Amino acid sequence: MNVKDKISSQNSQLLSSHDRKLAFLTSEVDVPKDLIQQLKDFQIAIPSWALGTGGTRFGRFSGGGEPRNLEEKIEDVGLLHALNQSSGAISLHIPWDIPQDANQIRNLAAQHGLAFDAVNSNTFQDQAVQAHSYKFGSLQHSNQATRKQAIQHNIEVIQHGVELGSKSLTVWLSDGSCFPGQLNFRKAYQRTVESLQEIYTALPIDWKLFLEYKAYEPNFYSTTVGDWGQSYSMVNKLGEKAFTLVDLGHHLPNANIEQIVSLLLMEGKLGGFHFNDSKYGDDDLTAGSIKPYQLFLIFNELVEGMNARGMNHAKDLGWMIDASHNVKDPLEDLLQSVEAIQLAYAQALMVDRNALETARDANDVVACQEILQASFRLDLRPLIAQARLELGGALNPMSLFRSENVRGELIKVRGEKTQATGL
Ligand code: RM4
Ligand code: MN
Ligand code: MN
Repeated sequence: MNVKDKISSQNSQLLSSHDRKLAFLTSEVDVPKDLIQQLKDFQIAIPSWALGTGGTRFGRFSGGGEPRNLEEKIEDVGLLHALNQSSGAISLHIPWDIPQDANQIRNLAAQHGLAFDAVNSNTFQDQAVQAHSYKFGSLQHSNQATRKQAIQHNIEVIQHGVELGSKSLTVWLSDGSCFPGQLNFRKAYQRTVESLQEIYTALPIDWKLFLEYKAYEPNFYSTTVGDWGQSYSMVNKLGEKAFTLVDLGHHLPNANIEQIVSLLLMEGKLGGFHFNDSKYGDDDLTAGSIKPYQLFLIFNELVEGMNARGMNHAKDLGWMIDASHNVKDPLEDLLQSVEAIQLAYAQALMVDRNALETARDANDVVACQEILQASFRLDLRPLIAQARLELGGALNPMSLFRSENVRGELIKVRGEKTQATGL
């Protein structure tokens, strides 16, 4: 039996129970009429480096059956997409995943209904054949030749992206310093902007550049693009194709991410998202696993801010997962992440915005909280399942993944001790 048949056989078994849950929900609350369509349109890209187990600096435990090359990574994302119909894009990290034959890779992705999302450059690791080291930074480096090399790498990444049909470049820099006094902050900032300007010049007309910030790690005293203010001031200098990218794990503890999102959107400089969850820092845990209310509050601002600017929810921002798996099966984790993101989006779409604004204007703080939490506490899983069903996906992707022993089958083909490229 192929995947499609397995999906429809599972769906026919689950259908009457699903219909009952959906009927109950829609009898209890008013679901906006275009909500299911909005869910169907909303696609979340999967990073090519999240398909294997990442490990930590203390070690790595192989999950078994990990993809051994780019083709197998595309197959894995294709499987996710077949199950949930919401993971219709893959994002590549260069040089972890350099397509040898771009046409063939593009065709393979197309067979699985996948597009190529942002391409990601890597100047945070040294490669074997590389003249200058990034130990003390890349685009900020004191040595011009090192900066040139990093700029050139980014331009090559853009070229790979063009061949694959990507439309954006994500730059995350580990540049910064580990000790007080090590770096002239102003010079580091200026060199970084100058380097980014050269990269920006190489950007095709219909491309976007996303500049991701991160508060710390691997540098532990300062990061040159350390917060949204630094990223925002840089992308403003670059031009209208440059935007700030928010990775949920890249803030100092307790940062008010929803407020950051709201203001970046207002300024027209929010480019996209890397979804994950965290307790302490850049933990790269499953989206919605630790702070689902925060994820909802972020989506609440996203929906409000995108509507205020007349933006297309599905297309005008880059939606991507950026996670790393140490103890979970990566594919199961990604199924959970996608569903958590869809749930937060659906909850935000359910918020009664007129009532919320009225309560805000009246300074009725209690009503504001009641209105938000009325949406957050709804169980909207039947709506997500309905969107999947209408698209030909599985009513319950996780149970199908398990009952079909997908991981066991992958291990048979790929082996127990495989290691995917990436972190
Ligand atoms: C960084 C950052 C980047 C990702 C790398 C692998 O912490 O989140 O987005 O490309 O990790
Ligand atoms: Mn990231
Ligand atoms: Mn990160």
